[in-house]
Amino acid sequence: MNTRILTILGMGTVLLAASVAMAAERTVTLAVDNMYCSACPYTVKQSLAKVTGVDEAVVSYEKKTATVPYDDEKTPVAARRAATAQAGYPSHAIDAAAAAR
Ligand SMILES: [Cu+2]
Repeated sequence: MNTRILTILGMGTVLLAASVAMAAERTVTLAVDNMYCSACPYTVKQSLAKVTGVDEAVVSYEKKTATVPYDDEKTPVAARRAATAQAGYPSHAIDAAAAAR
């Protein structure tokens, strides 16, 4: 086997690993509206907990954000936004990468 084939195989492995990594767990930060008291983050957190694929959201009252781990193969970011909106807290993704989706 010559080195060119080995190089191509190596690149293929890297690309495969990259796509597997992309399907793995990610985190999105949502800017959450309407959090007016310190109990609100709890409601937001509960709404996110009902979304399939969300393990545990970290909701900050001070920053008005929800940081949400997610698996984009199971549920898209839009499902998170819909969940908080249904609970009365419209949200939008504020990471550049997630906002593009
Ligand atoms: Cu409140």
